[in-house]
Amino acid sequence: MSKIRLLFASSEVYPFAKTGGLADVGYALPKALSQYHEVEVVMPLYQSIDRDLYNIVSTGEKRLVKMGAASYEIELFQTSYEGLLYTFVYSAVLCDVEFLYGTALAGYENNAIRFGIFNRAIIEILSANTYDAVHLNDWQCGLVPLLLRENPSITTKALFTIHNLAYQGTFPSSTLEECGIDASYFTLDKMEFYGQVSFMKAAIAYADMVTTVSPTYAKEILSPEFGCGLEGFLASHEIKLIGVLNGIDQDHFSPHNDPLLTQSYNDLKGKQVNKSDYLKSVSLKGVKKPLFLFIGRLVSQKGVDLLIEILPKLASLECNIAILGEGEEQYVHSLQELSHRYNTIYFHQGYDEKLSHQLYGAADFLLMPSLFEPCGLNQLIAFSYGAIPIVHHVGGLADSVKKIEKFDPDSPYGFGIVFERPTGRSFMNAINKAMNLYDDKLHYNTIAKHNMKGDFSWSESALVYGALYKSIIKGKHV
Ligand code: NHF
Repeated sequence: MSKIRLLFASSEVYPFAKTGGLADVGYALPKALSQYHEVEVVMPLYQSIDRDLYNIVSTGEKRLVKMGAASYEIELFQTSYEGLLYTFVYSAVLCDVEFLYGTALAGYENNAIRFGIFNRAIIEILSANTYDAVHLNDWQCGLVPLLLRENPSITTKALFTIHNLAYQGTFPSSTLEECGIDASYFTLDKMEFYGQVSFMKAAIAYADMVTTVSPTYAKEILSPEFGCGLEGFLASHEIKLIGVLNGIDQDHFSPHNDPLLTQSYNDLKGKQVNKSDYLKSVSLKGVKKPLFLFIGRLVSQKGVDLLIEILPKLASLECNIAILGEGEEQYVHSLQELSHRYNTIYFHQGYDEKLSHQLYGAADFLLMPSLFEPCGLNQLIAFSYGAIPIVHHVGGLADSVKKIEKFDPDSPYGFGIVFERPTGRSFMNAINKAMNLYDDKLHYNTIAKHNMKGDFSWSESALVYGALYKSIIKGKHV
């Protein structure tokens, strides 16, 4: 078999809708796969998506999706974007809400029904077409493998990717009825999870193959420390679990050609222009001092407690600090307070794609003290933009960031400062190393330039996914 016909399903895809790294994967992986296979993408048509901007039009196909006692009308829309066909599922319940999943405090109460509708719509699309495989992402697509089992006339094979096991889609037991799922699935070896139903479990139980976004995370989630209560269940499905490292789209994240930067650059001199422009824009002084950057969701996973703990010490060093993120209120408050207290800390609250590019362009170091990190994409973006990452040795960070102490100019890997334990002291030691490295300009420049030339794209991992689809189509596990 040469070309596979693949449907790639995700609850968020850049540039249409994005809350995190999943959207970047949803954009970049199908694009990389489409070099070898016939790939189409399906996602919800949230009300926030600009239909005119992306020329998203109705296909005229309307259907009633029956779930439990209720029926929901769905309408399919399509557009072609950068050469790929995107199908959008519109249903008022699923799409006409302010946010994708809810607020930082809580998900929407009817999320099970909303994504149940999305999953049923995917089944409709699969039954009306002949796809060889469907690639499902995170719990929002988790019912599809189970529904495929219930619809044996559809021969499409299912690969399910766990992007973050901390988000499992667990709902009250009444969800089964509301989503039209037989009560026989409410057992420990199927969907039951501490008296609730878990979309993630349904996917792990019934997908033909389960991947996660880095090899180290694939091992970590088999342990109680990282398994979020599913370690035993995952272990019983270990034969079909494999870690494939994420990549980034290096055309999109390219300082050589980035319309969002104040000035594109190929070398560190050009980067200095972006740094000085950014510092001026926020009235920070000291272009010669290192600029540390943190970008991410303000949640415990990202190590925000560690960041807040060390910020006063970091602010006492000869450096500047920029933070961009949105998330839990207590973190927002602390960061606001710290940025008022120290005039070298600048906190941008919110999610801002343009500013994030400018910050990668400006920064000398990227801080990633994550407590756990399935893959992480920011460190790969930082490599491309010549900002050296400082990372906790965990998950995909352990797989993608090699220690500067082992720097090898011939290595294909990116190098950064790696700390072993998620403690303030260990993190601060890493930052002190960064300060010393920055003083040794020659060494700093050698490493940053090496990283900028690296290949962190999807090219290799797309081939791995291609091989995995083929193996499940042939009925093999790995
Ligand atoms: O890179 C995309 C992203 C990961 O580590 C990241 C995460 C969510 O937590 O796969 O998904």
